[in-house]
Amino acid sequence: PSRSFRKRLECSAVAAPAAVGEKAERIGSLSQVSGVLGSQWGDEGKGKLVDILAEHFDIVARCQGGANAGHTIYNSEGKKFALHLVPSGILNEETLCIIGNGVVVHLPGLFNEIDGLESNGVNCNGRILVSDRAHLLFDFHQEVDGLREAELANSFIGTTKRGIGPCYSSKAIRNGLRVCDLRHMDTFGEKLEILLKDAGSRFVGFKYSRDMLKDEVQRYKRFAERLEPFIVDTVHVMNESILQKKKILVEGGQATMLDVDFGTYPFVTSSSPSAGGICTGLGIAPRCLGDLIGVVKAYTTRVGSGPFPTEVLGKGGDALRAAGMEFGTTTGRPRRCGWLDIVALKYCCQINGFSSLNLTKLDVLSDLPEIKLGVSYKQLGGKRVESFPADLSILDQIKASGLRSVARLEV
Ligand code: 2SA
Ligand code: MG
Repeated sequence: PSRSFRKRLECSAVAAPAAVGEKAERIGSLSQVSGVLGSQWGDEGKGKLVDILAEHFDIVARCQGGANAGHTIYNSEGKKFALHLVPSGILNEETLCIIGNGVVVHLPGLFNEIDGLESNGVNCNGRILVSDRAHLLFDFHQEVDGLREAELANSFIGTTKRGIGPCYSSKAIRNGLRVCDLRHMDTFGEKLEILLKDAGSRFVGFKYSRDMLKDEVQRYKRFAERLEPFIVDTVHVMNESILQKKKILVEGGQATMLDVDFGTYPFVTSSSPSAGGICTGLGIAPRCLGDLIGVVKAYTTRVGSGPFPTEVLGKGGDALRAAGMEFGTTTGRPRRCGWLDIVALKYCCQINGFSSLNLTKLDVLSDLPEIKLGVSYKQLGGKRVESFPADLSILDQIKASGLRSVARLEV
């Protein structure tokens, strides 16, 4: 890290070592609107930090992504909770949870999650608000996700198959259905049919019938009734809350290296998990944003395909995976593992302007005889790459030739 970056780290609210009381005070002094964002390829431990910080905030809000996020949290009794759509603040009784306009919402999944939480004693009543502008993600989006992946054959993205890309495609092409459409069930079926027809004409493997459509509309009628008390104009709620000096924590899903603009495209998700996504996904102005905490794991993991310059293959990677228990929360997939990549981290810091970094899972490295860091990128022929490249053919050439051993245990 650069000197100015190190300096900011020293001043950090979360990363700097502090006595327990002092630390709580520093956390309490985080800005009115703060954010926790992933600064690698996901699974850095954002959910855990949000859960720790939640008691200092009135609201925890999600601004992008959907049920592709997987946040694993253990409560004080050691009970495990895997959250996907519901913000991680739900485990703190006082916190109001907001699902913003930038999130794609799969209602069957959301209700399953709520039922699971409630059966484990977590009261969700009146504590979750869903934006009337959020797009609805249907089962057919998930099916189409699978069909797209199959079509890509060997160049598959390795998506979570949760329908994220297809749902954001519906949004971008402007025929998606939004939460507010649940209030107009008389025209819901017609609109859904347009989407299903589109999918049917695009994929030979996609079949639907009028009966299926009818059943789906009936199912969504029931969902509409159940969701009604949750539906609000979250843009209004967010901005009113800011005026009322309420404290808001934004919980990022995925990470900057999976951002549809800044990540290793096309091996990315379809939303903006970086700082800009907070404004577009919640309808709040950039000047409202205060502390942004970048969560970074002491090593790197990635699920799915795509460039990973510091990846460790073979036994070394297996050892990291076993030590860090690196398996996906959403899909259970084994994560690819490698060393901490400082080049990618610097790039994430530039894009997000993090006020502090939260370094996680350092203990996983405790028993390793040697720990390495990727500190620079070089192309074939030795030419140094100055900034994180957009071009996958350059990324392919990069062997993290600057990989340095930062700690070696002599035995
Ligand atoms: P998608 O499903 O369209 O968003 O997939 C596109 C790429 O984004 C990656 N991606 C993720 N990477 C890590 N963690 C994610 N969430 C789950 C978790 C993953 C899981 O937190 O554990 O359980 O498997 C996540 N979500 C999306 C994905 O791997 C593709 O590379
Ligand atoms: Mg995760």
